[in-house]
Amino acid sequence: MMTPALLSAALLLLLLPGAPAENSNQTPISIHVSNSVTNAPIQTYSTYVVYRGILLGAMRRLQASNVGFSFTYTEDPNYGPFLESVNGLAGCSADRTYWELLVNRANETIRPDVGIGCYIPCANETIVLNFNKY
Ligand code: B12
Ligand SMILES: *[C@@H]1O[C@H](CO)[C@@H](O)[C@H](O)[C@H]1NC(C)=O
Ligand SMILES: *[C@@H]1O[C@H](CO)[C@@H](O)[C@H](O)[C@H]1NC(C)=O
Repeated sequence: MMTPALLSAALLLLLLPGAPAENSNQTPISIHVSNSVTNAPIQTYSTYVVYRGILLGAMRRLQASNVGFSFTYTEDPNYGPFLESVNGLAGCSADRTYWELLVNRANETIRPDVGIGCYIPCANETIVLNFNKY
């Protein structure tokens, strides 16, 4: 029979290793919202993806956390989610505007060749959602 003190000690040992494991499944990223058409100030957000998680998952989590980030997307039959609007501003084919996906890592900026449903961010990357013209 365990004393209550021993029981709590045993429980603590069981629980302690579990806590960091949950955090280690969070890959931190930043999301910046910028606008090459109006040069409006950049808005910055911090969020995370789970291990090998897609950008869309991080964007949904960020939207649900009510920090002022919102987005909508349409479903393309071939390529999946197409980012349509961010923070209330939508791309418009008549104006030839769209939300461009860029990524800043260490010392370079890349323009991924996949969309928000396929891109898998790496730790500490800055994802740039940039309103732009084509
Ligand atoms: C033109 C074009 C665009 C235009 C489309 C607008 C327009 N009205 O023309 C614009 C500039 C908006 C665009 C944007 C992007 N594009 Co694009 N685009 C093309 C391109 C060159 C031709 C598409 C086309 O007109 N097809 C003919 C029409 C008749 O068919 P459609 O099915 O109606 O075409 C639509 C879809 O292709 C859709 N679309 C275009 N790009 C993308 C990207 C994604 C992720 C989705 C879901 C849909 C989508 O828009 C077209 C018009 O409505 C193709 C390459 C190719 N040769 O096919 C790349 C292509 C489809 N795009 C691609 C990519 C990666 C992007 C971006 C993610 C680039 C970026 N890093 O920002 C962004 C989308 C970001 C977002 N908002 O979600 C990739 C998709 C690969 C993949 N598996 O995800 C392709 C294949 C090029 C490549 N790099 O390999 N694109
Ligand atoms: C970025 O850094 C890597 C390694 O640190 C280097 O190989 C690469 O050339 C650098 N790229 C640029 C654009 O400076
Ligand atoms: C990301 O940043 C954190 C905190 O600065 C650091 O501990 C970690 O090593 C970085 N990871 C990568 C892959 O750069």
